[in-house]
Order: sequence, then structure tokens, then C-alpha cells
Amino acid sequence: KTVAIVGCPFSGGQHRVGVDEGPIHLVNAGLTNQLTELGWNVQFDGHHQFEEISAASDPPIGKLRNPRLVSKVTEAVAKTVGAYAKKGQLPVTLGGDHSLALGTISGTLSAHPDACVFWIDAHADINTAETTDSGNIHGMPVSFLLGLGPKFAEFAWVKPALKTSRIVYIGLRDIDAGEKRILKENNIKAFSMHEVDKYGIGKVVEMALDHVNPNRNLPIHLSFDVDALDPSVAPSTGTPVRGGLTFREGHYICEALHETGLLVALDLMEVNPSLADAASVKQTVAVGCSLVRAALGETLL
Ligand code: DIR
Ligand code: MN
Ligand code: MN
Ligand code: MN
Repeated sequence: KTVAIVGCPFSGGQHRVGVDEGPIHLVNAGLTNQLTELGWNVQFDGHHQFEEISAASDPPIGKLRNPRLVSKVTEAVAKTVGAYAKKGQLPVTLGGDHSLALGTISGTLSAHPDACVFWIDAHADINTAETTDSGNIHGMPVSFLLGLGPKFAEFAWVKPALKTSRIVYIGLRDIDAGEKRILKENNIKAFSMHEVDKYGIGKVVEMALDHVNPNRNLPIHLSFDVDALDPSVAPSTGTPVRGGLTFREGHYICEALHETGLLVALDLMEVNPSLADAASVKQTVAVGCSLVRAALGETLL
């Protein structure tokens, strides 16, 4: 069993500098060795080197900011992740901002067309180019993957390969009005923090699996935005929102999905080491590594 680390130092899907340093910090914290110790062959050939497109040559298209850059980068990520997945390796993509999931999930679906997606986040990242207030594409990857909203020639490579019935959210608590409407209109299953409080994380993960993977036979892509965790647990991230998942709730999700034996890809996104004091950065990076280990089989006993 081989895990392929895809380090993606990329921040073009949002406006805060520093999130591109996330993958470097995660690897420097010893993530690859930690996975080797769990019994994985770890393949890591250095962080992704992305084509550069200057801001001057990448003006907004409608409300979309850095559209050409995000498209190019995520297309490259899709190819990389897809190639690893087709070889039967498990790609672990380290972000970088969550627009990267446009690439990772496209890559996963190219290899496993029937895969389902667990999107763990404070945010739904399902704005369209019409509903977005910020213009930041990290708030939109899900709508692109589902084929919702206006289409753009610059994103012609994106196939609307994800079905609304094959994605489930856990941890939501900061959803824009337009996103709420999209979630409702498309009957997309979402467990907000309210449901986590009401049912407990064990029941929520079970209900989420029952929805997207009723026969427990479909491959699973786990896309984990570290801001799903409470800011007291993961402070170094671009858009922290109070009232998030505890350390254990976040880890439980990863452990439970590992236990299914169906995990085929993992994203760990939005670690931004430039956004807090040194101790908070260290804490956030450590939690990020620990979530990845949990998803790849680390157990408490
Ligand atoms: C907001 C914030 N919904 C947006 N999204 C964030 O910009 O579309 N996503 N922070 O991670
Ligand atoms: Mn996100
Ligand atoms: Mn984000
Ligand atoms: Mn988020």
C-alpha cells in the first residue's frame, strides 16, 4: 500500500497570503515519516511547482478572481491525483486553499467514477460565479464539480462528474444565503454543527455514510478543510469560525472513514502558517498531521 503526497503550495483561490506555506510546514513537521511508521510506502517527490500567471494577465472573469491561475493549477492537480489513483496509490493532497479540491476530486473521479465525497468544513464552498460575494474560488469548487452555475471557457476542462447525491457535508456553520438555497434546491445532504451537537459525531458519520454510501461499497474521497475544527483546535487558517468540531470529532471522522476500508483519496486544506503566533501554527500543523494519520490508519489502541 502506497500513499502519494501531493504538496500544493497554492493560495490563488482566496486572498490571504501564507496558505501556500501549509504543505511545506506539514511535510517539515515529519508527516512522511509518520506515515511510513504506520506501514505505508510513502511517495513524495517534492512540492508541486505550478505554472505562474501574473495577476496583470489574469483579470477577473465576472466575479471570479484569479480564474486562469486557479484553472491551470487545479487542472494540473487533477492530472497528478488522477494518475496516482489510477495506479492504485492513495493521493494525499496538502493545501493550499480549498479551490485545489476542484483538482483533487476531478482526479479521483477520473479514476473512480462512482466515488463519493465527504466534505468536512465550516463552509459549504458551493457558491457559483453568480452567488459569490467574495469572488474567491475556494468558496466555489463544489458548484463547479456538480456543474451548477454559469460555465466558463477557462474552466472547460472541469467535468461535472459529481452527483448531488454523492457528496455529504459535516461541520458546516458559516453558509452564505445563496449557498443555503443551492443546498436546499439540490437536496444536498449536510450535517451542520447543529446535527453534530444533536446526534453526536458517531451517529452523524453513520448517517452520512448511509446517505452517500448505503451499501458501503463505493470509494470515498475525504476533503478536510482544517477550518472545520474549532479555532481553539486549529487556529492558523484563513477563515476561522467559532463553534467547530472538537479535536476528537475531527479525528473520529478520519478514523471512521479509514475503518470503512474504502478511502481512496484525502485532502488536507487551508492550513495557513502565517496567520497566528508560533505556538498556534505549531498546534495547527500538528493537528493537520494527526488528522492525516488518523485517516490512514492510526488508532488509539
Ligand atoms: C465564503 C467563505 N462563503 C466565500 N468561504 C470560505 O468566500 O464564498 N471557504 N471561507 O473556505
Ligand atoms: Mn473549504
Ligand atoms: Mn476555504
Ligand atoms: Mn472552510
